[in-house]
Amino acid sequence: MARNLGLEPGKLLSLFEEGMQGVRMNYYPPCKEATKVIGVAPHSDATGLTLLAQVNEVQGLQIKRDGKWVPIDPIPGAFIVNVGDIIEIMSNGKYKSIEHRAVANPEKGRLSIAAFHNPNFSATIGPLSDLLTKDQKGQAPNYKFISHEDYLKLGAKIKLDCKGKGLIHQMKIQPEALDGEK
Ligand SMILES: O=C(O)CCC(=O)C(=O)O
Repeated sequence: MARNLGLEPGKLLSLFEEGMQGVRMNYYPPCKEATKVIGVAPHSDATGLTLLAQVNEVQGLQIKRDGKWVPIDPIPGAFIVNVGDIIEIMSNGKYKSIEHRAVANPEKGRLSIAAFHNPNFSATIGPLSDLLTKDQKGQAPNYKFISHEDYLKLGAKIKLDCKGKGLIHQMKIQPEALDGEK
């Protein structure tokens, strides 16, 4: 990803050294009224990258593409790699975090495990400075710069009253630019 952004790979990697990792295990029981409930509500991960295993290979994960929900079929032994909000912010929007949700299955229970990977606690959350050079190739920052601690606090607050890509919306310098995003 760093190379793709035109960065020296160590620049991005060093922010994730001694980084924070979290794991969530999700169990979705079978639900006869599957169309009337939601397993996990639409959201993007507030993290850098998420590795997701659809453990018992029951379909349930959906991603939002061009405004439509697209099911992601489990591939035996494969991890899904989700781009999180922090990579969107650090890449100054070159990579977009993926909005996703999980639906219930009427017949089978489903188990997934998500491993969230975050930068170290001292990393500032904001676009990488090397992407913001002042010459013609450089860009203006599209996202705010805040401490990791404040980012975590903001994430906790947003979780209580927002859905979808609410955290990214708060981090955007011009949030109205998001309105056209799908
Ligand atoms: O169960 C899934 O496939 C998605 C889980 C998820 O999005 C999460 O744990 O944040």
